[in-house]
Amino acid sequence: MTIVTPSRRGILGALAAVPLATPFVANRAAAQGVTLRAADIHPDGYPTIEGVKFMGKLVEERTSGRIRIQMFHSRQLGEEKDTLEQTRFGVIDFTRVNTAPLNNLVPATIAMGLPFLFRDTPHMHKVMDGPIGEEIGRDTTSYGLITLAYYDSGARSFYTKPHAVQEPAQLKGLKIRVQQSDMWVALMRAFGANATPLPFGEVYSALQTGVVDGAENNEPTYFTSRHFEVAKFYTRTEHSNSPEILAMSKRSFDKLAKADQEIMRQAAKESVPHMRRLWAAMEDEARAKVVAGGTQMVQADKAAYAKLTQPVYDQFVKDAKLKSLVERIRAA
Ligand code: GTR
Repeated sequence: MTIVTPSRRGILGALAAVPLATPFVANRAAAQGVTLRAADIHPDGYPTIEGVKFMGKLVEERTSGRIRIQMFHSRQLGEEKDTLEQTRFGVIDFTRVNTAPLNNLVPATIAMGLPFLFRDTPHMHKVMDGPIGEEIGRDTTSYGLITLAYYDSGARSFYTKPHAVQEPAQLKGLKIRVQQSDMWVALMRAFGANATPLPFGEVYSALQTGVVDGAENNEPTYFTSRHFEVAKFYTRTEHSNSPEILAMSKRSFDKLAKADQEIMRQAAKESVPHMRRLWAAMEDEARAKVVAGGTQMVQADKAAYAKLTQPVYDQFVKDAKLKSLVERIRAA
């Protein structure tokens, strides 16, 4: 008997609802054109979605319509962990995820989410756009994923229901949702909170029903997910600047002709400045909208939070590779 768990039913259900433009076969691509499928959990209009759409437009133009990219937003193809697996095995052609769900699979990606490692967005851009970004990107290849681009994700901060958390002591006893990554669970523990790993799509109702007391994210996500309706205190801890990754299935990539692979890489690269412009505007818009919606924005004692993070570095930055990545990121 096959036991179908709810999440599995979710994936299969989602896939069944999707037009059968794939499986992607190279010679068919040449003959009649192919539609590649991209997944994202965010709603239409979110900067990551618009980045991939922009890339798709370039690809379509540059292949005279032979290759198109169709975007499935709003978790139509599942949560990030699901779409990552589907992408690794070539069922989905692209997925745009945060670095966190990759942490347990590709250890080098841990470096990008470590607390207070990136000083700010320009520092993150400098690192991700240079040789370190390339090096981490190369590491995903052995797990079936071609890293095509890094997109912005701002800084992550806490939002909570009962009260603000200016000082880490105020997190004590609170259940905080984290992304499904051991590093993120350890980080919440280091801050003194009870970590509750959950898929993104479950966070709104978990907040509403009190399964968790809070979560953490950047302002655009806090706004578009409408989490601000159920957790009114946003405390600016800015504890991580983990960027987003746009990854293509290696199986799908390998089926492309060399010239088309190059078109894919170049179009993804050109989508980055477009995405970043939209991101900057979205941060301002989200901030204004959540405040208008009743959110209290509070400044955190960031130094007090930073002081607690050493155990996370001790636990996760152990091997020579991660040590060297962290050193080089600090020095950049
Ligand atoms: C968002 C990010 C998503 C996902 C989400 C989460 O900021 O864009 O990819 O990681 O956070 O917390 O699950």
